[in-house]
Amino acid sequence: TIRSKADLAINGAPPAFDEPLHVGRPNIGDRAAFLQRVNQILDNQWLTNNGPMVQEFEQRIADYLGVKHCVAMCNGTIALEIAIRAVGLEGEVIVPSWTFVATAHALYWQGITPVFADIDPATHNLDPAAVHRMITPRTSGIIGVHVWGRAAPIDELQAIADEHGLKLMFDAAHAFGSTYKGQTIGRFGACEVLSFHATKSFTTFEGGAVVTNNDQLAEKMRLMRNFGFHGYDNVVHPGTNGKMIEVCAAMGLTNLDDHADVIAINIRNHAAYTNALSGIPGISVLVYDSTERNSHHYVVVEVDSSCSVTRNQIVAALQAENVLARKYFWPGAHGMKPYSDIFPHAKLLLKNTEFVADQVVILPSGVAVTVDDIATIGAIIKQTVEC
Ligand code: T4K
Repeated sequence: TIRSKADLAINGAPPAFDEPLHVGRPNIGDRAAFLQRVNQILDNQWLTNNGPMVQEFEQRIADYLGVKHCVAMCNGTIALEIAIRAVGLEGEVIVPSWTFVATAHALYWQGITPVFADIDPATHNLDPAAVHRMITPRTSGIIGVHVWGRAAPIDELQAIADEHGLKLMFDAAHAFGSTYKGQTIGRFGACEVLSFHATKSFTTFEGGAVVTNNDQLAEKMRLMRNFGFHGYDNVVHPGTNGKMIEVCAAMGLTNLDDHADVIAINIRNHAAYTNALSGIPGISVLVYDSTERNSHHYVVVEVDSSCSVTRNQIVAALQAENVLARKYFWPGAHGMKPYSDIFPHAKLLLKNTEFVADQVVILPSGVAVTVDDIATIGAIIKQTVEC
């Protein structure tokens, strides 16, 4: 137990945790059910290429989200790349810098320039006024990101897109099961892109999907993810290999059955963190809107300038205790290559992104983290901050 500064590992005490606590520890559902599905795959001798598990998975996801089409892919980044091409983005596309670098890379990888717009520091999501300021004659679209599973300002972004004849799509990698004005994420913009990476609240090992209500777009993406094949020997579209494999779909089907339990644990953990960190000067937990659904997968703590120590000192203190807290998405995509070379002055336009990037810490959550663990993490932060 951590009762004083002398109990802290940064002051020479043994670490509070023997085993590391991870931000991205996977939530793994019913192992027996998963292994049964794997046996079925092996018995079927059908491992990939739009097999029965993938088809069942796509149907279950589409039903769960209340959207017409789910096109499952090998990961969220390839899903973004395929969606970007299918939607027809080109030239410049406005995105937040405050996102995982994959959002920007998916554009750049295809010869499109990601143009970074600033965020609202209260929500960490795109600021529509900032998006407006970044429009040029080369702009073809906007990719909004639902950061931490909280919906981007969808209506405002759609209004800007409509006014300027721009395409709009969403990176919903964090937002599986989230809502916007009571409607499940997945139906907005031209399409929305999900990630089912191991570190996400709902996982298929690696995996992703594009969801949309647009029949033609879905059809085009189905072709693109399978080299453009339409039946045997007949290639009707340029394409790549973006297919989800059967064993990933089996993991997804299994985890979908337990997703509600995972969310309940995340909500419990989020409340426990809020409680454990309340009253510590300069420390606050980002609050999710109580009227919307959110997986509460990310516990986002902000360390402001009134705190006696810096964000980096808190991260170092936690890591010394085997609590592998993260600084997602520091320093922001604009601070990473190649964007820091292309836009050397971006930080002047991205004041809120810079501000937020310097104060966030993401803490471990998910089924591997207990309420007792959270009390200990709270005590570590309290003693680190105490003068
Ligand atoms: N858009 C957004 C907004 C995203 O956040 C992401 C991905 C994407 C697009 C792209 O989707 P994908 O192509 O990835 O499907 C992790 C994830 O790899 C990445 O999926 C995620 N966002 C990002 C926010 O986080 P890293 O580089 O931080 O991962 P890593 O290896 O440091 O792992 C994080 C923690 O989780 C570590 O403490 C280790 C632990 N861990 C990790 C894995 C893989 C485990 O305990 N078990 C595991 O199996 O990027």
